[in-house]
Amino acid sequence: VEASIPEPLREAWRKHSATEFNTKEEFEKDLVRHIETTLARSMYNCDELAAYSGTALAFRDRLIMEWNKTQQRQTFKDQKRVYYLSLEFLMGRTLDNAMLNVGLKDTARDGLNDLGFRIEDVINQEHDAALGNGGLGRLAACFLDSMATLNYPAWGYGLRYRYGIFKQEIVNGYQVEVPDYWLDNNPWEFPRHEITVDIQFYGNVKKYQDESGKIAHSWEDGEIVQAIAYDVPIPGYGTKTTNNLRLWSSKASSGEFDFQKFNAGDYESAVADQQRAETISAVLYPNDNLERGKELRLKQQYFWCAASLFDIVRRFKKTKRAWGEFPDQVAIQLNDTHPTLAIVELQRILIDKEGLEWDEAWQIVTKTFGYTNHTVLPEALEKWSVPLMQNLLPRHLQIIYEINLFFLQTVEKRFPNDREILSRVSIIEESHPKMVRMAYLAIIGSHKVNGVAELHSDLLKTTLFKDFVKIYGPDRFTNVTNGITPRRWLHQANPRLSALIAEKLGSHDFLKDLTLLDKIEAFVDDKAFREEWAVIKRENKLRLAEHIKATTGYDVNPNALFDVQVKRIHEYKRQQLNIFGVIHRYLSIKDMSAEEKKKVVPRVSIFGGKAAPGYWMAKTIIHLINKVADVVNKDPEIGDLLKVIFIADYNVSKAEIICPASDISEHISTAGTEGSGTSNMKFVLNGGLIIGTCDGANIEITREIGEQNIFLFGNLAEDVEDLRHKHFYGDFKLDPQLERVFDAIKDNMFGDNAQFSALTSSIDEHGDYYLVSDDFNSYITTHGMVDEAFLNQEEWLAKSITSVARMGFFSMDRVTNEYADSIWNVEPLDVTEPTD
Ligand code: 73E
Repeated sequence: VEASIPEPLREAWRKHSATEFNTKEEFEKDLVRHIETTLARSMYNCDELAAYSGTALAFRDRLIMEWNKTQQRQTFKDQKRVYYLSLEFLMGRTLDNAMLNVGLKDTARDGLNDLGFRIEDVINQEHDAALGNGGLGRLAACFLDSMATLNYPAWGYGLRYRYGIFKQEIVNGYQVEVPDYWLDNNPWEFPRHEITVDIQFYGNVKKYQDESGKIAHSWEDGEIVQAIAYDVPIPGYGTKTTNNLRLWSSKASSGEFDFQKFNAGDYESAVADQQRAETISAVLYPNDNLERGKELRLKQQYFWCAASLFDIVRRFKKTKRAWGEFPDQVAIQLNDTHPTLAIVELQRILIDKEGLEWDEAWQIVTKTFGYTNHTVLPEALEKWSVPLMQNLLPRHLQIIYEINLFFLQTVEKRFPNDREILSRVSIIEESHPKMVRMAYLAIIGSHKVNGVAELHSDLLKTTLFKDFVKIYGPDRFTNVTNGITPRRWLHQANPRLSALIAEKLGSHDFLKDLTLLDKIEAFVDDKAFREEWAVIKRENKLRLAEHIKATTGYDVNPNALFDVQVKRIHEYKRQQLNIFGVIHRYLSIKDMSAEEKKKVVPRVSIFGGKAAPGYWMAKTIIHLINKVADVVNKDPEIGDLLKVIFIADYNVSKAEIICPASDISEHISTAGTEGSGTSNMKFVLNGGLIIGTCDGANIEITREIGEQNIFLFGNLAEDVEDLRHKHFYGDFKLDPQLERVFDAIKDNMFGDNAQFSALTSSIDEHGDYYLVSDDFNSYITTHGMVDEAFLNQEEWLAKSITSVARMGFFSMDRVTNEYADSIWNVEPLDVTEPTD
């Protein structure tokens, strides 16, 4: 390869290729140069923001040098690559992570100090990259971190939304959404204006005979929108591998507005075309676990799938391999059904553009794709109306019908006497209008389907996808329990705990092999170790208390038990159960004598999370939490015994402050509804205990850490259906303790009760679908046990240390290796070996 480069160019490169800073002096030099030239500032206006940008640019230089080498090396070696397709990447901040990954945070701290800055203040200048809603988007971000750290040749593909998830403000107790424009001076992306793909929409399909007389199809007319690539370098921890996240941005295909129209005085329509194109990548849909079937969402999905597939195919074609080798070179993972059109698009490219026969093409397609399901909630399962798809993607709809036909034919052969199975498993739902069931299409087009925790994967096999297990056998379905990256969620979020563990274990190797944590169990009875452990938790609680004071004005007692529930607000996650529990506690304390009050364990109940803007019930829950906070926090009879806090705008960078500061956190979804949950893992890894239902990954956390170290309560998944059925047939009696809570609400204790009637009536009148009442008693009792346990601080500490020691299983590195072995069949690649 190098031989093809002219000698003078090679010579210039040898002499002048940029060098990476390594020492404090070199860092300072890069920092000052960037502030002066790239940012055009001087020492007279070098504020914290300039210091942030300069530092980010200095580290970006390093990342991009490693990125270049990694890409060269991966291209040269031409091993199988994995492509992770996700509509969401919830990255959070990058600078701190980049500094830790390249191992130069201390150097940067010293350098910044020399210039008069504190590194924490500099880090805090960064805007979160919030291109995701919740767990699904954060999982994608953790994947990128692990794939780079483990040296897998891997790319992420997503959309470059101009607006990420909205910022949440609380005004008079209500959620207000504010747009999150995040792209101004974002140093972490590289526009690739030369990498563009034309994407087609609408139009119609023509049948014709090709030269060989075969019937062929072409998709004609319609509208073209241009996709432009933006690349984000993804460094691994303690490795040179720097992978790529490619995000697509949409633009009118001419690149400009129409001058003909403009000249003719039709300014509005000239600009409208341009705006319509740019709208595709404008906004992230703010719904978590909900699909609403909007045309723009389908446009986003196809735009992103088509651009990514074109890019992947283009890269493959450069290697001049035979098409049959495609699945040996390419693994594509579908993060939920959102990218399912990629299956259809690859089939279309192979048959319509490359002229392969249907069967050969379909073989290639199914060997290439893997599909991860994240949820069993019916309202989250994607279905697209056939008329909508007919209009927007006419050729794709034909191909879907064809896929379905061949599939149903094989099913019919296998089950000749079962007429019903055909309509049950058909990709097309025979409703009005007809609907395309995307999960079924994803299963049929993939060679592996996985759930994200054991219970969840079992439920998929026994309920949602039961017929497909019959058809394909159990081997197509597997489980890979989720994990989290210990780099961000321990080392970065909790530097002191990470340092203490490293001191005891002799190195930071546990950050690369989290199972090494088990060695700290030996120190569980070590008094000095316990004390340090306790001091660190206290410091982390103080840090959170400061944040609470600064953002809400409330003082909270750092000795109180910090009880945290932070996640998207959703009825199935049951923040309403938590706030009803808080009200119950409040009423109980108010009933106590002065003597009794002395025995109460002081608590701070902390909530955080966004509600989808159109999810009225979730917004009502936020409102109730804030109204309860108003009353409880100002009640002189209560004092420090109970405080209720709603932290506005919960996001990744806030999670980094909150997770290390919990004593207990709540993961209390109705059994069988939470796919996995990942914040449960973050809290335990940071030494917090958890209270939870037998749901999602809570069950495996229990298996790993031991049931004496977790507070489980509530009905089991296997009993949920029966309970709902009973409620439906009128066999429902509100739990008496919950009734007391409802009476208080109905007595206007927290303001006009009309505001909350939809919430209470969903339980006491409309069937209590999420079993709040059924679980209430068990929940309250278990919280009593939490109080009791917290009184014995020594034992509490032992539980905390033991739990952390046993969390090795939940490393994202274990998850990534499992996908690599059992789904992708890809090998790591050492990027430091020479390329010739
Ligand atoms: O349990 C979580 C899981 O931990 C699940 O609810 C979440 O994915 C996490 C990671 O596996 C999830 N998000 C969505 N579905 N499941 C979703 C659906 C539609 C739009 C946006 C997000």
